[in-house]
Amino acid sequence: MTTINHAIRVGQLGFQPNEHKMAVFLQGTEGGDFAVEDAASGKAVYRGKLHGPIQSEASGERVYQAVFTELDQPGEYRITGSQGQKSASFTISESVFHHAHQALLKAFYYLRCGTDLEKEYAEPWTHKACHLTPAIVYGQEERRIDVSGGWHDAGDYGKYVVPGAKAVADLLLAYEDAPDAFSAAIPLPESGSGVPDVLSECRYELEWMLKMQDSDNDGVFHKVTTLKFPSSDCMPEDDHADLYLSPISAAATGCFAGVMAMASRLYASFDSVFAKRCLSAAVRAWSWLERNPEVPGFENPPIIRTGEYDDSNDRDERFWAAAELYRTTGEAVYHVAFRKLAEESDFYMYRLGWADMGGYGVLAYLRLPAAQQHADLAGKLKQGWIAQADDFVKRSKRDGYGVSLLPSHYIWGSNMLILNHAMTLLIAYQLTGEEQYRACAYNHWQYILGCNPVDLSYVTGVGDRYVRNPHYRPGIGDGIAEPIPGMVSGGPNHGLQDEIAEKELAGQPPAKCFVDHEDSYATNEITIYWNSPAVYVTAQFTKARAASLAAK
Ligand code: G3I
Ligand code: 9MR
Ligand code: ZN
Repeated sequence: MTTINHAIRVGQLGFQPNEHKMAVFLQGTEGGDFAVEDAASGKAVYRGKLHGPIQSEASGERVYQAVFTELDQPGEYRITGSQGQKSASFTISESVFHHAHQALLKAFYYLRCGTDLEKEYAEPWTHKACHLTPAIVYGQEERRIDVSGGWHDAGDYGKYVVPGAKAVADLLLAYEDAPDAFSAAIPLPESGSGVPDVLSECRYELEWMLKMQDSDNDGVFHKVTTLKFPSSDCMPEDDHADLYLSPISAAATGCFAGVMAMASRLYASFDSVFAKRCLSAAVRAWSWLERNPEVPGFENPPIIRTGEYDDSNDRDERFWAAAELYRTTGEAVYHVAFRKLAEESDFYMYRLGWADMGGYGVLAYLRLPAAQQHADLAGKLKQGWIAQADDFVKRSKRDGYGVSLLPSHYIWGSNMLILNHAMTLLIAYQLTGEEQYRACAYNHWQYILGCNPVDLSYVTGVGDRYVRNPHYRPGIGDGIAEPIPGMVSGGPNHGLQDEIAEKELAGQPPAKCFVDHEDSYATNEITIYWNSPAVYVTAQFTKARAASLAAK
């Protein structure tokens, strides 16, 4: 057995042959040597010089970078340093992320609400159908609505429209941009139906979301949850407290219109009846938005203490909705609305977060045929996207691990920022063909897989040292030691917003504020919208590249 010291950080799965390759040394000297050796024979196959030192502010470390992109022979390798350092082994292979990609998508199946998770698909992590009773409408207590189905949001069992829309949008974009990455069955109960599994999985959420639209006025309820969170080890089928629908919000209604109009396009060739239902629902949601131009942001009613997903600015959701409705229908009214919102631009236009959905609107607009675009606006939005990516590249160059987060960005769900930024960079690569964006995105993905200050893979079951104790009620309550695979942990959060984090992490630099403890919901929870951008990223990295980078 080789002893591995953890002075070399490298993504635990490895690399594809024709992609950017980097490892991070915690000890080194400027210009010091490193080598990549064949894991079986110990023979050096590549030699290079370290770059650095880089003072990595977010982690308080002084690090060196080893870049070995030219090594493009498939195999098993280790990296060694001149001071006797030796990394864990990793693989170079075209399909190195295939398993992770499948597992990240399968995670959504594990989050399904209202259905039995059976052994055939769930392996040991089965549970019975849950949350089937109709929900009470807050403020109209005599009213009950069936809102069964959909995905649990996260470690809790709430179902929230806004983050659900982000998750579905990422998965649909992942499919739109790399359909071939979704040709293998996950498998799911729907596999083999002729519809790609990713679309079947998203439909499970979309069918639930359709039930969240109020038939009285076409607005969309913000969320359905119990009044407070159940105990940490409560299994889904044992959570019998009353379900409540929180009031309609403009953020939920805008997201709903956006994601339904998007779905209408993507399902049209598989199920035209469903596609029409989605579009009609989107159009009706839009009319609610038109009738309600100024609405206060959502706040939890006083008796409801579950996740708030408060969003005081609904302009970005309206912008996204207008873009998708225009892309799907070609109708001028939506173009007019989109241009007006773009001009006012009183929101973040290029972000892909659950609170800031502007980026999805920009993407929908940029993908229109030129004849349907306003040329100046399209040009401006494309430049804006690229400027955002340039900023990420610039920041990444100053970071030891080559990622774009500043110390202040290590907040609740920082891994979502890492993955959203990777998406932004990959789309900038699609827009420009410039290699630097793709290489930078690759660093972000390797950060998630263990090339990071915590030295862990942030995806359960993926890699050889991964998070094992996420804040996830079924994982805590099921009594099975092995975590449910394929789930992305929230990641370092210098806000230390739970008792465990506060106790264990006080004084740590931001990028190290992480604890693999089941009670640390502020650093180690899982959610649908932390998994979804990861699926986008792996879908991009399952495509084989024609030309060798080294040859360029
Ligand atoms: O945006 C501010 C930033 O301006 C500020 O500098 C920084 C400093 O702390 O904070 C940033 O705000 C943080 C915000 O997330 C960013 O999105 C807040 O501190 C932080 O409290 C907030 O956390 C949210 C958390 O709920 C608590 O409300 C997470 O984003 C959100 O993902 C999380 O969502 C929960 C649901 O409520 C319930 N289900 C589980 C889910 C995941 O934990
Ligand atoms: O489990 C809850 C998690 O999903 C939320 O993200 C988090 C913040 O809202 O809250 C968790 O629930 C905790 C509650 O807020 C405080 N008591 C302990 C709960 C965890 O068991
Ligand atoms: Zn449920």
